[in-house]
Amino acid sequence: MGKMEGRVAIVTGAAQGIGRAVARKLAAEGATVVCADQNGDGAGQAAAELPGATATRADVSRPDDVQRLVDETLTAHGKVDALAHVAAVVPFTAWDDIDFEEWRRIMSVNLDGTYLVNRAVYGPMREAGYGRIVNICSNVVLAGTPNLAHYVASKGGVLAFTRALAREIGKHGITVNSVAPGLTASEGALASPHKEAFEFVQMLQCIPRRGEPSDIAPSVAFLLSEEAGWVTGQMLVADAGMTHN
Ligand code: 4PL
Repeated sequence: MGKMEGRVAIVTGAAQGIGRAVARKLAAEGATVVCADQNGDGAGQAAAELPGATATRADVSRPDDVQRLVDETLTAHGKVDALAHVAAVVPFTAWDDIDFEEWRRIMSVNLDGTYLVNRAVYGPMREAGYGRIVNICSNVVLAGTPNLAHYVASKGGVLAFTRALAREIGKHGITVNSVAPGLTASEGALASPHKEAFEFVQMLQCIPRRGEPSDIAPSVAFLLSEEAGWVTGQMLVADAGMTHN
């Protein structure tokens, strides 16, 4: 019996990369998964391969989309036990080439999106007296990786917000943690200049191979399981030891 048997889980960013791997892992552990993505077709394809899963198109930076995501989840499945908030934009821009519009877009999707999705699942979780939330952070908050200053700032916000929220809602049976991957071979990373960094990053890791989305999903699944109930406000760094110093 899987550790997510009988649970309903929302996964944002589920069309590809780490989100898709998390959706697969949660389904393999028995969860009914709601695959959410701004790419509605991609969300549908992710859901189609998972028994009982449904899909919703949602841009996490839009309050109306996020509310509709949770409303549709409650209509289809009756509750929301778990949230894996994975959706984010991963840029590659030297810090002095970032214009204010790009800065705002990263903050809007990565940080505002985290607030909006966490806020939207809170109501039903509080009513149920149970919830598990994981927000995807990044080891860039420890490493200060270059060409990502706005992304690093947004993920620093995700880390700190996660801690603050954990403090406020633990009394309702809800845990809130983050998982911080290192560079991971998602479709997004492989289609960006970050693909050039895999060799260098591998030299910094304790385990010298390319990180895959399936390397991240088990850490998320653990924190979303009922048995992780004594762990909250934490950041679990899943980066092959790149930043352990
Ligand atoms: C180590 O989260 O963690 C590049 C791009 N290199 O997005 C990331 C590292 C990137 C990372 C990340």
